Amino acid sequence: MLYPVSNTDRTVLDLDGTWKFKVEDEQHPVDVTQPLVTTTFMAVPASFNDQTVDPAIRQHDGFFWYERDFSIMHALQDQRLVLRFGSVTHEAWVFVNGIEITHHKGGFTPFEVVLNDHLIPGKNRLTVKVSNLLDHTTLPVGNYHETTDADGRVTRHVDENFDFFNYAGIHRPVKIYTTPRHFISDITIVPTVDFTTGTAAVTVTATGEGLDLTTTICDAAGQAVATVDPTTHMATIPHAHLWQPGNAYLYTAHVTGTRSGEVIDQYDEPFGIRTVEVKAGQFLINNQPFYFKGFGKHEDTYVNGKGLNQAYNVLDINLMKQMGANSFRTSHYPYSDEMMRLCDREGIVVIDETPAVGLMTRFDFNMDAVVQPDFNDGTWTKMKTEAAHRQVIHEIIDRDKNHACVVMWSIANEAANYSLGAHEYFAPLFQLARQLDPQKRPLTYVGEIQASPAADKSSDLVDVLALNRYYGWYLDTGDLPAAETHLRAELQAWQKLYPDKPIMFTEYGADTIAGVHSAYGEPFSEEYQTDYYRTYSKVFDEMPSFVGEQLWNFADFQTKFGIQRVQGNKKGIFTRAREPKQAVQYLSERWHNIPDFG
Ligand code: BDP
Repeated sequence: MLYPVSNTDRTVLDLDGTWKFKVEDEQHPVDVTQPLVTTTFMAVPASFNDQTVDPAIRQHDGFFWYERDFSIMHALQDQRLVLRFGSVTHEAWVFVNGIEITHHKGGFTPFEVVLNDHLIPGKNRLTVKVSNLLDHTTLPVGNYHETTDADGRVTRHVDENFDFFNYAGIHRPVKIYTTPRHFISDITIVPTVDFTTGTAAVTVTATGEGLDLTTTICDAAGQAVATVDPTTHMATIPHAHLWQPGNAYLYTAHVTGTRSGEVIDQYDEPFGIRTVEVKAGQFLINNQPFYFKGFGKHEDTYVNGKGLNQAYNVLDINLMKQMGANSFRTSHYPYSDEMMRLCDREGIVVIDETPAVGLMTRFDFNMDAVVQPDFNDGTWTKMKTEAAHRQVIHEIIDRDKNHACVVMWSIANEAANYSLGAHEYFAPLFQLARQLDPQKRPLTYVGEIQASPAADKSSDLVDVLALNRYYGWYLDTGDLPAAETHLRAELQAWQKLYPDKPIMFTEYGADTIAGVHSAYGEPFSEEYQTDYYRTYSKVFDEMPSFVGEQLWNFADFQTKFGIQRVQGNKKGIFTRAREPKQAVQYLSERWHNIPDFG
């Protein structure tokens, strides 16, 4: 799927702004054939939840309506007009002039529909029905129940099976983009590099409707440096500039579509030349062993919630670079197109994660139970997420396949990998991702503490062992010497089990209230968070095939209510407003002293 762009053959109309909004009253359903009757408005793109002062709207589980009008100028009406949503969380039914024209389920990936046959002259009415409901068939996973009162009124309730607030709404930009009637429909780019000569071979496969396609590769200054051979789809670039972490260099594949010699459509796809490979316990980028330094993040900001917030995205990357970090994971769902494009330009390395979070039915740290070889908590019969999982793997790879910043896919976060059935569930998904990714990037899933070396049933599938561990927080609370011992023992066990698999940490952290200090280094203080990270660093530095540290979390973030959550999760090393806690200083010093390549 190509990102909407403007050029001499295409244009983009922006439908962001303030839309009409209404919470569905199921006793009095909305008549979509008529304009939406409401006095409430919501900004798009953004979550609706923190724009309202009405707790009943903020907390409502169910259906919501958004509406706005739009018109298409005459000059564009003979173009192909495509309506595109960057994401609607979690499910959307789209109507134009009261007629449903598309439906999409899955809250973190784009979808689009051709509008031409649905338009009327003059003003058109665009209505979107949104659901924020989650259950055991969706990703992320929610625990769903409903009650019906004596009058037949249904109350729906979603209990998130994950640790972030269930923000919803039209989260990413809404655009109408034009293409000519004959158009370039997709571009797939696969770079390879001969490291002895420095020559890159780039395969560019463009597809189009009714066009003859040619592709030129341009360097960062816009100069043509190679032409793609129409039969082999290959271009050769001697002395190629590599896309490097922290030192991005982007080429452009300039695709031109002609008919009888006349140029009809054009598209510029930016791309980086870099290779990624896992070999002998190392994670190689451009044939050199890379060390991940960075974060698990969230798309989460004040007021916008999970809505696109480009200023925060820019700030977050600047803060990362200032700390000497080089990477993050899109925990726990695919992030916006805009963030991925920014990471390409900034040289930030990304582990791209699906929204598969909450695939577990218990969480009690009973480590003895899970190590039984026949342990089965029923997760894999209870979860009916396979279809959603397959769909999102298709969508995330289709959207992000050309991004230089993406070096690995994470198929899931903290699933019940210790329960019988895990291997059978995951093996076909790994196979699907391997088959779909044209760049054949490494794959992982992120495993939680119960999925120890003794309990895990599917870690043979991953290329990199990505671990989330909370010794010193949920276990060994406040006892860093014990945490150190347990952490070391576990890492040694993994190393022994898989001597050739790189190991990295994708989560470790301690809730820390900014401004709380303790002369005794007690939990929740800024001192404890710093000491916690020092302890982990010490053990990481002892491990031979350890390829990176991504802590939890970049910033404090909103969650559902809970006795362990005071206005959200406080494991950020920055506050939600991006003010640094004490650990930032320690980690900055550490990371500036660890080279990206070692
Ligand atoms: C892990 C989850 C993450 C949580 C974190 C925590 O992957 O989403 O926020 O723990 O408890 O289990 O802080």
